[in-house]
Amino acid sequence: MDNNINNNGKKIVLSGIQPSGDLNIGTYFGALKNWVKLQNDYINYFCIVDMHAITVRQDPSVLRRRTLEVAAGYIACGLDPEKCALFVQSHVPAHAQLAWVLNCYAMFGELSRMTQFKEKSEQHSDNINAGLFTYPVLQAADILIYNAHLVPVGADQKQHLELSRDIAVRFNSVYGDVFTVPEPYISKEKSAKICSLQEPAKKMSKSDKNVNATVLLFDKKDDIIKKFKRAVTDSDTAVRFAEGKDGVNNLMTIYSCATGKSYDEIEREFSGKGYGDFKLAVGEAVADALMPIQKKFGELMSDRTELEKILKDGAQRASRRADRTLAKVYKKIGFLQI
Ligand code: AQP
Repeated sequence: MDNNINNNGKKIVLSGIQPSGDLNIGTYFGALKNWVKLQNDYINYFCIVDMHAITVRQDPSVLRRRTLEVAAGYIACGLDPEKCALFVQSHVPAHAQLAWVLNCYAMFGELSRMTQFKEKSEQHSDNINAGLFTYPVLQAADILIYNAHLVPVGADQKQHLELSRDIAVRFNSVYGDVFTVPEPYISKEKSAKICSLQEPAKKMSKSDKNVNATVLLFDKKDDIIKKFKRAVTDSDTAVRFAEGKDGVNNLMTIYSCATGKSYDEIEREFSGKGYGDFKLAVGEAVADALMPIQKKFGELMSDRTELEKILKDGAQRASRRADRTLAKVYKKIGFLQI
């Protein structure tokens, strides 16, 4: 089923990142680098999901700064504002408006089963707010408001996408074909999950308090190398991808993302060499890969007016499509049209 008009036969892609911390190589290799490859083949909506970020307490001035930095990060990583709508979620009110409607079509039981809610409730036991609980409904609104066909998601977000699909199907079964039922976008290449350098069984997260666990997109070369030198490995000495070697596996994944080399090539390159040489090589490869991004980021951040113009334009383009979907939903559910 397709609820999109005037999209030249191209499918619609939607994704977003929370400005809940500084961008790191997890968000770059795991999300942004893949989004860049979609630009020519799809109609793309990429947002900075500030409304999701406030489910955890944020310092207002830091949130404002990070929102702009994530926007600059999107462009510095290669997203072209001419080819995709880049915008801030709160600048398109239809997301929140649709989320309220969808809250009435999402069940308490299904939201209670969301593993991210359980994890975040444990991490923020002093602030288990209703927004944290209904977070996946807002996410469903983000997707369904554009009638997105495809959502590039990491393994951690599959459960939320499944819920968006369930809500879309439930709504459509009452009101007819209103929403496109979204599919996960699975890239042809194996998508990378980048893990913490200090706890390699855990995903690298923007909000990790341990500075040595994450490599920020805008870390200096010396700091990047230092962080890799301190990365947790194991008592073996061989650089090889194997079960039980989470730390080395993670470093191999990062090196592979930074250089394009396969695991076999990496194993051959470091055969007979120790972890010290390997960690240094990973640090240098990552610093080299990030250098052009950092340069572009600096230029973008020095022209705030231009950045704001891009976000305003993106929000207008997004609103045009979003408002159309919202009007249809309001009509279907019986809100008075005047
Ligand atoms: N470490 C990662 N490896 C691979 N993909 C990742 N993503 C994030 N971290 C990694 C992918 O980036 C997209 C945006 O993520 P998000 O900002 O919505 O939030 P998140 O997944 O909750 O990221 P964080 O860094 O862990 O944020 P906090 O710490 O605030 O909760 C998603 O597609 C995600 O899969």
